[in-house]
Amino acid sequence: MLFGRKKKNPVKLADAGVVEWKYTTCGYCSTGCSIEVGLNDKGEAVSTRGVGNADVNRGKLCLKGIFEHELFRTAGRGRVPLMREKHFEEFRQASWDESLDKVASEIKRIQQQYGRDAFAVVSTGQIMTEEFYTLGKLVRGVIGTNNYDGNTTLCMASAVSGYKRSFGSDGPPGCYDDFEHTECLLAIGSNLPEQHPVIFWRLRQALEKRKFPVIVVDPRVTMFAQMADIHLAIQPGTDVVLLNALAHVILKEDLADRAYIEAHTSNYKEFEQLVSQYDPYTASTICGIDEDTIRNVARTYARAGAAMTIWTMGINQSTHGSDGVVAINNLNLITGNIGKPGGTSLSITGQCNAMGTREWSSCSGLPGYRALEKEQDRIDIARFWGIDPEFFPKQRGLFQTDIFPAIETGAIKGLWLIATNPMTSMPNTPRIRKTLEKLEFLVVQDAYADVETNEYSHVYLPAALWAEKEGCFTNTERRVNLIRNVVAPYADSKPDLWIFNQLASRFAQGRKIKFPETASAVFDEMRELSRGRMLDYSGMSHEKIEQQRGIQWPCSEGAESGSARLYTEGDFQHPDGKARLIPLPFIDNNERPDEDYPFWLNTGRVVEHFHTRTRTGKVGNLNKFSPTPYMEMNPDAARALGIEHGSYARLTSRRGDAVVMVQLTQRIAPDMVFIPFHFHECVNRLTLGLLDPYSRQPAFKQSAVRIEAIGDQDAAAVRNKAARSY
Ligand SMILES: Nc1nc2c(c(=O)[nH]1)N[C@H]1C(S)=C(S)[C@@H](COP(=O)(O)OP(=O)(O)OC[C@H]3O[C@@H](n4cnc5c(=O)[nH]c(N)nc54)[C@H](O)[C@@H]3O)O[C@H]1N2
Ligand SMILES: Nc1nc2c(c(=O)[nH]1)N[C@H]1C(S)=C(S)[C@@H](COP(=O)(O)OP(=O)(O)OC[C@H]3O[C@@H](n4cnc5c(=O)[nH]c(N)nc54)[C@H](O)[C@@H]3O)O[C@H]1N2
Ligand code: SF4
Ligand SMILES: [Mo]
Repeated sequence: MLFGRKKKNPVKLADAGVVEWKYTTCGYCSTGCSIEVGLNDKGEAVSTRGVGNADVNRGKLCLKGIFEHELFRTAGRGRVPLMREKHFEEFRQASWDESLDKVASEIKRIQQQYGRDAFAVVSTGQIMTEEFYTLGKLVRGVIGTNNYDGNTTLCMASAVSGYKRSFGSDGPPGCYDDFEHTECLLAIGSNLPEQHPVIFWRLRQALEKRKFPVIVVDPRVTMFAQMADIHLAIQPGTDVVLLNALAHVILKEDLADRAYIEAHTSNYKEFEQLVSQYDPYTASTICGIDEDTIRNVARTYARAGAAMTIWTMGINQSTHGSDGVVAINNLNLITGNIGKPGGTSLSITGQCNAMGTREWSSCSGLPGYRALEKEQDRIDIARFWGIDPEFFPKQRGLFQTDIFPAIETGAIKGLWLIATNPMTSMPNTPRIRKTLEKLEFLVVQDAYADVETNEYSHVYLPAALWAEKEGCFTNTERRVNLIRNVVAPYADSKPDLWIFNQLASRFAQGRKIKFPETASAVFDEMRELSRGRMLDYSGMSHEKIEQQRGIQWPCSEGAESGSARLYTEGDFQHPDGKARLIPLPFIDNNERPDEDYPFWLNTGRVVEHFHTRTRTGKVGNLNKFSPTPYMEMNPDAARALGIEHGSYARLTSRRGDAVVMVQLTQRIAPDMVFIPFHFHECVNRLTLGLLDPYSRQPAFKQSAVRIEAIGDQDAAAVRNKAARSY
């Protein structure tokens, strides 16, 4: 018998009038879903759908992907270049020639007056790989400043540094297919269902076919923690201690893979000596996980035929971010879980092309995972570009998080920001505001003119967005996927590639080097530079990538397709061919709650919004589900302070204050609050962002705050003032 729907009409989707579908890849998170954008008979983007035969998403999309076609017409897009002489004067419209001439002449002036490195460039993880490569060629090969970095220092730097320390190279060794083979999944500091919904769906699919234990390590009871078999609510910033203790139990109880350690790792003695100090009891007093649970998890992980660890910002954004990654690699090396199906250390990356910038942007070195520190790498690239190798610095310059302090000290006078919004995304924004005001010249190149950082610029360059241009992104599992040009750039905005090429032509050295005009011609250069290396693109082309719905590197010339995993033979990139086991002593160096600032401030994301909301804040169907800055707070802690559900609270840290709406929930412990970082003039007014010593990544997730109830009228006044003050 039929119930319920019997008398109702079947669900009907409105006919959007699509006459053609075009292939692209999602431009938000690093899952890398294949998308088709539907065009109507006027050539307007009217619909989006997941690509059914794409291995990554198999027809699925999350809600950000589903509404992605609406982006092209969102409010606040930049229509034309803008210029002004002084901060805070009214902008005037300018032509592309005038604005690019100004940018080139200011770069030259600043470099002549103060030295080559006095002009800095900070980019992103959100433009195409071909654009990254071209920007790197312009910055390293033409402009020649060494103060060049990307917002990936806020995001993936700890993963990069940890992979390099353990394996001798960057590059996530695993893939999503590992869920189909693993017998134990450990997920640390990752809220997969909200931040990578389609990777999470792949995990659920695997679990439906075959049950295996899922262990989630997160101080909050996230959606992921709620579906886990074991949830470890860890003390903030102490993951390294937990991981050392897991290794301790595994070695002590003889559960390690001795043959793997012997054949493929170095430095075992030093490592064993260090972890011997982290017995489960000692560890439990620091990381807050009881001894028996530590033993249980260690045994479960080590006894599994194949076990894997995934992690995201709960590990990377910490004063022990790089050590946390190395600790995960240590765990997988001693259990023989690298490069085998279901056994891996898989960093879940962040932005759609966080991988592309690591591979090709030359931010931390030279293209194709080459290093400035290696003479042969400098010679190879200089020869390929047709310049003198002596033009390159012999060591990388400042990280993004060191570039801003160098502006404060006056060492850097000019800055070019490409697709990043530090006025909202950097820690301690009250300080960033003062820093940006000190610049003699700031150029902001962004798809949106209303991005907060643009308040401080002298020149604004309107960039084309996502499928208004063509090129590749690399996802979490090293899969290179293609974005076809679906619609023309908005108004007079231009693809970043075009902007880089135009700027190059305004420098004498830029006219000597070849700067190809099309993304596929740039791709040909990258293919040549990667031939025979670990990061091998030589068997790929734009056409082949589209046909296969993405190809995983390495893919060498002549190969049918890409490679699912790295280090399958246990050969690593250190000179001795082995992976390194690294001892990790724990030093407690965070800002911690005390009498004056009694709460931990934890920060992160929600599913509806992407970062600083330049895009998702303008898409109605996303913004309406999460329209207000809010804070997760424990009901007991709130009661003690007289704070009610749905009321406002003021938070104060040693940096500044912020007002948010209170959401009471048991998801969070009484000594902690959680605030999504998407809203301007909110959580990053409070964060400290102490830096990891290896990766220079800020500890966005650990600061201390004080909280007080605040009346509605006062709250409204504070928020209005905040809105006016940027
Ligand atoms: N919807 C949406 N999706 C996104 C993004 C977005 O803005 N919106 N951004 C993308 C980007 S660039 C990134 S980097 C990823 C980030 O993806 P995630 O890292 O999964 O997201 P976050 O919310 O930043 O942080 C994850 C978890 O870390 C936990 N955490 C905090 N401190 C600790 C700690 O000391 N130890 C442990 N183990 N965990 C801790 C937090 O409680 C939080 O639940 O998401 C990507 N996907
Ligand atoms: N408190 C706290 N702060 C954090 C984090 C946290 O967890 N907590 N997470 C950190 C992390 S992981 C990240 S990745 C950063 C992100 O920080 P940001 O990179 O500063 O944030 P986005 O909003 O992604 O900024 C990207 C900008 O690029 C623009 N854009 C998009 N596509 C294009 C394009 O094709 N061309 C050009 N030229 N512009 C384009 C967008 O309009 C937007 O203004 O935030 C960090 N900040
Ligand atoms: S999971 Fe990530 S890549 Fe896939 S549709 Fe959602 S935002 Fe886009
Ligand atoms: Mo990120």
